[in-house]
Amino acid sequence: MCDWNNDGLLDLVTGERNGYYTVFLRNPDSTLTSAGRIQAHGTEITTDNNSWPWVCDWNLDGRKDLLAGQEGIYNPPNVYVYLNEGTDSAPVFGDSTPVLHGGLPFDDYRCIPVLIELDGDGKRDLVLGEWYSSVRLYSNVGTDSNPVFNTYVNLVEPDPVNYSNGNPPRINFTDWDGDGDLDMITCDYYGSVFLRENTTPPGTGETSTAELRTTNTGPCIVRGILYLRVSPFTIHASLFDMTGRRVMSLVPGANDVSSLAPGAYFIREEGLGIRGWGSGKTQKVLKTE
Ligand SMILES: [Ca+2]
Ligand SMILES: [Ca+2]
Ligand SMILES: [Ca+2]
Ligand SMILES: [Ca+2]
Repeated sequence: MCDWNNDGLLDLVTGERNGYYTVFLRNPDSTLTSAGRIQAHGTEITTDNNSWPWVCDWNLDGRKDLLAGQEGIYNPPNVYVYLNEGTDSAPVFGDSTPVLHGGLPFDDYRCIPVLIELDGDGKRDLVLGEWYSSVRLYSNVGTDSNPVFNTYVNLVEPDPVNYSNGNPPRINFTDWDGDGDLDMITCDYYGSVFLRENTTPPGTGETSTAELRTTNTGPCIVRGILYLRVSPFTIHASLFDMTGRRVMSLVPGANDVSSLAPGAYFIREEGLGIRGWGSGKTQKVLKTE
């Protein structure tokens, strides 16, 4: 999920058995409307089956890009990126570029790439799922805007015999247990869903990840701008005053609240009702000037 058209409502981008990518835009009543398949050079993108989209700003130019994974039996490389040549709210794609590891493209079967900061150094890393259940972490040894990947560690070991580890994994992350670190949720071909709680001991990379997340993701108001980073499960967010009166709708990113009186406010994010969120999440924010 992502806010594809930047209207403040989370949209759905699907990967598909037949290799297409389709955008479903969310309506204010939370229903979804298909906006059609994603195109490159004006033609629908189709991969070599079992496509996987990860929408992110790969090169940090302020415009969302498409990180794509595919099955790739006959047509590797299987992880590549389309850089957005349009705007952030109306993406346009042309050529794609293979993502490399150790200088080589990925040819693993049925790749599921996720770009996310996971090792605590502040630069987004590549998490890769592949056919035999394994989930790998390629730490970014380049920069956040120009990632470079070499070696990996297995977050989930391959299971080529029993296929009981979640084969092949389709991956997402959220702080499921609310302890400040990211836990992993995967689903598989056989219809199982796996929750793997982050058990990295304190004092290793996870600690700095947690501190970074706390520092960077909490809501604050600076010079009249409320910067909001929302959960992937948030559908919409609003700002309320201390009396419970709804003041305004909020969008992910910058919100101009300069006209509001100083004081305490509450941000309420309406989510999908997953554990730990209930029907919504409320956070306090102070406006000091
Ligand atoms: Ca949207
Ligand atoms: Ca970009
Ligand atoms: Ca990193
Ligand atoms: Ca957690």
